[in-house]
Amino acid sequence: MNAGAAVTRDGDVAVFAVDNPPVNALSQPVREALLAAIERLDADPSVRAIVVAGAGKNFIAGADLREFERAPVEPLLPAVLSRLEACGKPVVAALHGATLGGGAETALACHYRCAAGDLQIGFPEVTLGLLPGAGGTVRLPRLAGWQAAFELMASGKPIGIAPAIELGLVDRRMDGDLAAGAIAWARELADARAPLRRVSELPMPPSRPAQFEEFLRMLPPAARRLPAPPRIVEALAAAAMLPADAALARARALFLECLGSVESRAFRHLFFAERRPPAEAARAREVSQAAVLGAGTMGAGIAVSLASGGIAVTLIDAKQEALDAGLARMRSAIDAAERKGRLDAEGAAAARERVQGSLTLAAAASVDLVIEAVFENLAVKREVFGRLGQVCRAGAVLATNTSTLDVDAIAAASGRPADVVGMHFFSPAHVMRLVEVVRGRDSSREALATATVVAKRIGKIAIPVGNGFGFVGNRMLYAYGREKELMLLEGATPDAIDRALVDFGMAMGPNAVGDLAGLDIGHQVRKEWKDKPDDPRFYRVSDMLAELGRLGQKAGRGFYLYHGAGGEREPDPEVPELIRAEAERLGVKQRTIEPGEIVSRCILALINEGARVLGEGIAASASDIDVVWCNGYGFPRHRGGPMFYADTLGLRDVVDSIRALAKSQGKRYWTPAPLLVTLAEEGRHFVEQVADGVAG
Ligand code: 3H9
Repeated sequence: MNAGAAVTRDGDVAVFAVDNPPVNALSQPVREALLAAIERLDADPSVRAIVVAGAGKNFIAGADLREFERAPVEPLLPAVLSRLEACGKPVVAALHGATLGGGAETALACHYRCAAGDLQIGFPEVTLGLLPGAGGTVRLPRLAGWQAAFELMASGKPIGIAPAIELGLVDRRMDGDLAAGAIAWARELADARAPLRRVSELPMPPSRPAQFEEFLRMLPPAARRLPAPPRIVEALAAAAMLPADAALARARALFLECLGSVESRAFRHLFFAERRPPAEAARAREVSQAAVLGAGTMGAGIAVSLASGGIAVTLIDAKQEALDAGLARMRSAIDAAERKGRLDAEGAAAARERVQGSLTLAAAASVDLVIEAVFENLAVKREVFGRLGQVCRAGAVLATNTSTLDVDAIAAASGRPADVVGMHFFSPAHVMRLVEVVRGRDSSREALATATVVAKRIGKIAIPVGNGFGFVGNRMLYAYGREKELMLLEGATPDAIDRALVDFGMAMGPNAVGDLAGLDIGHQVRKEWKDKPDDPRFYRVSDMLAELGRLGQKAGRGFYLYHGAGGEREPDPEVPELIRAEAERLGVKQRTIEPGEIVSRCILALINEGARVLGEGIAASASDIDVVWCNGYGFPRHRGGPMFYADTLGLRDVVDSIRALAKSQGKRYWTPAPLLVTLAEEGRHFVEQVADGVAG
């Protein structure tokens, strides 16, 4: 038998088990083994029924995504699954855990399906810019109907055992030993000469001609513009109109179109970039207890993440009122996670039990990890770290959640800088997955590994970054924001800027984001920023609005006006007037700015700063930058992140565009980063580029 699978026998029932860690992906040897096994077992008179199962913690997680970067090697999955379905003996799928994509399609090609209670079955292809290309579009509607098939494929969200049974994807729930249950059932089916239920031969449920037009309209507008979602609808329409074989061929052709698209490459790039194993995990110290300092929104969110991720946590704040509010915030976040199904009842109860509150820093004396989330002010943070250095036990890791301050200056105050790292969470910290793990000059490898492993353990994506103003994300944000602020002065309205960037794919426009965060926050940061560009236009509009008390959503007005309980947003005609007066005062001429210029200036600024961040070693790789921007700042995933996007534009063109902007806007902000120029000249890309390490 080939690697990746094994065939065993239980009397007259043969069991084919995929055994291809870590997730039983359908790599070429697995497909080859499955095809060979079916041919052999079908012809073997001593075999009366076959069970297809997965070894380890799941059935099959789908196609092997690594193979998608190379030319496909036969046997291809659609043909293997057609042969599986054609088998002349009952074939029972024994499902458990992740049964996704090609794994779900394998299940549908079997004649009967049973599953354990931990089943998660779904068609996540759309999240990779793909469609189910191995019979899913032909078989799923025959079992689950058109609406459910469309929703499962268009959302990519997996479902559990109960809805899977309700929709007819699974015939039987197996409690107890899944393999034994599946074998017994397969034998029963053979004994009873049960019909071979070939799903692609079942009658197709009736469909209305307008059905598929409606599905197209039901796609979210952003999804409609991507290659995969409309092709999913097209493949379903083909399944409705054509015989199964022809529909399968059409689905395969559409699948290949998606596979070659830039969007799918972008999604796949992020898939692997987000799963890079933590460096030096073996050096991590054990963490079972943590403390979070500061019971504000950030502190409470971090504490919820720790408690939900299995780490006992003490929330510490010197003020009773603040502590009570923080603990209440934590309770309601855990309740919400339970309501939304992110935590089950047991998990939510355990998370609540892991939480304590304290009014004194002494409560941090025996913990393994402290995360500080107090007011963003260097003097305040240094004072706190001075005390932590004395109170905490030797070996405890002391992390600061600063977003812009100098981690070395904070670390120095502790008297034990080797134990100090940055852990920069994003708000709301219990929802956002990104954490920048900041390496200070003296941070020990053990402290860094501990922070990284803890972040991963609590479900976050930890990205290592060097210590420099704004680290990776916020430093690049300042370049992006600088351009939008300049364009505000030059005459673009807040709404026009936001619309252009949302049309590009950003989750929110930068002015709406500013209002949401509170314009006082950035204003405060810029007051403390030693090396702020000496330019009266720099962030002048945001600062002016903050000075006028237009702090954003919380004040009912900022860049926009906000109404009612839901905080409905509308453009405020007063704002362009205020900006016009300020532009005049600063001698900035106003003009009409087209959406193309808005996007181009903001995104090129982002790319150029990303290239600097990479060249200086503040980020370890272009992929890390992409992960930061797609997970922390709403950069469109289908564009793969700013650096991947730059590669798709072509780095020579990027350099030319920056040089053209230098001519129209001046060289001050528009000198191409040295790394960008080098890569462009050498005809290379960012995403191959991995620096030797992260600079301290
Ligand atoms: C498809 O099936 C198309 C079909 O229609 C067929 C058409 C012909 N391939 O996520 P984790 C690796 S499209 C290769 O950290 P978890 C991953 O890189 C596919 N490798 O674990 C990581 O590697 P490493 C549709 C894969 O427990 C390791 O496994 N299927 C694949 O948090 C652990 O991953 C999907 O989209 C793969 N398919 O979550 C499912 N999947 O150890 C994608 C994972 O080197 N996978 N790896 O760091 C998942 O959603 C999650 O991995 C899963 C486990 C839920 C299974």
